[in-house]
Amino acid sequence: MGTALIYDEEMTKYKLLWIDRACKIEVPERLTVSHDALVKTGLADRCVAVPVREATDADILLVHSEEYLEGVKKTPYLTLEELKEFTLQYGDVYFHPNIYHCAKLAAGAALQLVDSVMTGKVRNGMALVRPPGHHSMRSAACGFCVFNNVAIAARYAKQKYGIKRVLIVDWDVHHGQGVQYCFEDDPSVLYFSWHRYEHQKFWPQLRDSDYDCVGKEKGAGFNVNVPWNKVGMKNSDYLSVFCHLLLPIAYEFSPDLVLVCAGFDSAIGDPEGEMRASPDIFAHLTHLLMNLAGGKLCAVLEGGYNLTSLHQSVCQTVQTLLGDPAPRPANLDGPCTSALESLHCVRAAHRQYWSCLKHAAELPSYDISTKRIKLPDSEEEEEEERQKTGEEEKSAEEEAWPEPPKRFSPPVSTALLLPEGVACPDGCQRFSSSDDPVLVNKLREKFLVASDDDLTTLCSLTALVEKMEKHEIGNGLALVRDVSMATVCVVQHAATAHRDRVLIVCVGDASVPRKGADDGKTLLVQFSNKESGEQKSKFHIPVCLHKGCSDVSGFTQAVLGLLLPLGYEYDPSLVLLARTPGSGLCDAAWQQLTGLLQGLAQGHTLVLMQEAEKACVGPTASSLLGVAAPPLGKLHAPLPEDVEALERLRLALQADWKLLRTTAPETGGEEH
Ligand code: X5A
Ligand code: ZN
Repeated sequence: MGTALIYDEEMTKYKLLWIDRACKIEVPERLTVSHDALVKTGLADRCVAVPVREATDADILLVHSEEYLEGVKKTPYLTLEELKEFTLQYGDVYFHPNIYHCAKLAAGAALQLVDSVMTGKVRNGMALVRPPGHHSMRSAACGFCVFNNVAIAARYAKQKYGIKRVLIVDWDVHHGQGVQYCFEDDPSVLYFSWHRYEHQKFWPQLRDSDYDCVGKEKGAGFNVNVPWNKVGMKNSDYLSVFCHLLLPIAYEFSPDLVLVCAGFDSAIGDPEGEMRASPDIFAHLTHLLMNLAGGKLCAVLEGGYNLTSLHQSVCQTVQTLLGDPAPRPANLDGPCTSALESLHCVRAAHRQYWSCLKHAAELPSYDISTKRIKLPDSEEEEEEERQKTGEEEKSAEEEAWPEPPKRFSPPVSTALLLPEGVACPDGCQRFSSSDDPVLVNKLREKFLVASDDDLTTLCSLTALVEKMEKHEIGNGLALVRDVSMATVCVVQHAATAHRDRVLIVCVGDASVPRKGADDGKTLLVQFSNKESGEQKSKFHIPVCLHKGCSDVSGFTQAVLGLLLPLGYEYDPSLVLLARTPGSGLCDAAWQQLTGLLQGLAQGHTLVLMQEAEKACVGPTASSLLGVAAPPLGKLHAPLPEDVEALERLRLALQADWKLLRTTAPETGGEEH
């Protein structure tokens, strides 16, 4: 099952024909540069090329009014003066004799993508389109957008395939108000957007973009706005919002399809966004969405105006859709105060709608809305304001950033170490190594209780880890007699090798000795139902769930809000995922865990399971191979005692782990 890439050169064939400061950045090169980069890196070749089509009138009328469509239809026949005139009724947009044709192709490309994914022709895909769509409204063009490509795609998918729930993730740096207006009273489409806002100073300067616009009537709770009130947001800010807001809500919502308004003006170097997230963050944002909806994900290009950062970000996204391991995330030094203020407010505003947020902190005593500035009443006033603050054209001081390192997938994706008689699933390599007598003797000294069989296993396990270190093998699974012994063996090996940090995730009560292990070389996160009393150290984190892992909601909450942020901040070079029998975890939740952890350590995960769990080999191998985990279904409310315990743990740990923070210090938040 592949990845669709939809592109047609025709969409480069319109441009701005007069002078307009606001529109000059929306150029045809945005598309050619992105596509060329995909070709040059060989990524385009690995995708399934799907042709565009023109959206029909009926498609367009799913979202737009007849009057508006009729108006746009006439634009190919207008003179230059008439085009300018037509353009004037809208904000920050331009028309061209060929834009109507391109707009039909852009919307049609999104529909082709939905068709390819929904029919199972491909697993996921990306459409490179111009004009973008998310600002356009029922009867108005806006912000370079003519037809609302993604909104049309959402309605089309619901209508044609009868799906119940669509998630739209808008990571463009602008608020897609067109999408919000289209679905604000509709609980079947969950719209999430983060956007540069600056207390309503930033375009499109709408009150409707603030965190307290949560949707209307039946759709209340299904519109999630994260206003960025400062520029310069970084990887940590984006990941925090994913872990503590978007993902918990998305998993509770359980979409049948994920659409992404994939604008890359939220990346570093963009003249509009002025944010500082690196292009490789889009590998992680993409990866984190790929286990929702059984992997059915359609990304449709929106903004992105720094041509370098744009093409780098597009490549990161497509390469992740193709299944290559994500790069190690860089500079995760914790979210800034302003981001935490925003996160705090959005979580509080949505507390009443989502059970995953029921125990989120209430609205802070400072209200970021009260900082909303008085908007200038006229353009003259605006000009005056600009001169006072001296913010005229300060774009010169542009920051440089390193090119994202080349990503590659190891020659062997997944290797399995299985006892004789246990079959090796398709697509995986059965791993074997001959006993190295020197190593066997060393191991025999360390593991006095080990049988000869055990020693053979530990020997192979060591060889497997070594191949992972050399990137010859991506990830692996070993079915062993004694998970605890195998865990210790791998950790000790890793400590002596070049591996810097190992994240150990234990599901169930495998005992992992921690003597002298709190030097930061390993971080142990253990899920069980054993009350373990005090938090042991920064690097040993017992997560106690009342019903163990059998309560999927509580487990998911712990994984998204605790394990992922810890894992990202720790940034291991190897993830060791150990599971003991009787953990109570269902296959789907286990596969979600395995899939999500693949975002860490460049996908280097080693799974250790007890021999008795051989029935789980198939599902685990499939997740390790990058097949999307099955959806968990709509999640019920987790046990209140679990939520409270998790919240307490998060609070206790957030002094040490900044990515666990969800609120800003109450002193107020002027500093960045
Ligand atoms: C799609 C998109 C931005 C419009 C900015 C107008 N539009 N100032 O990124
Ligand atoms: Zn944008």
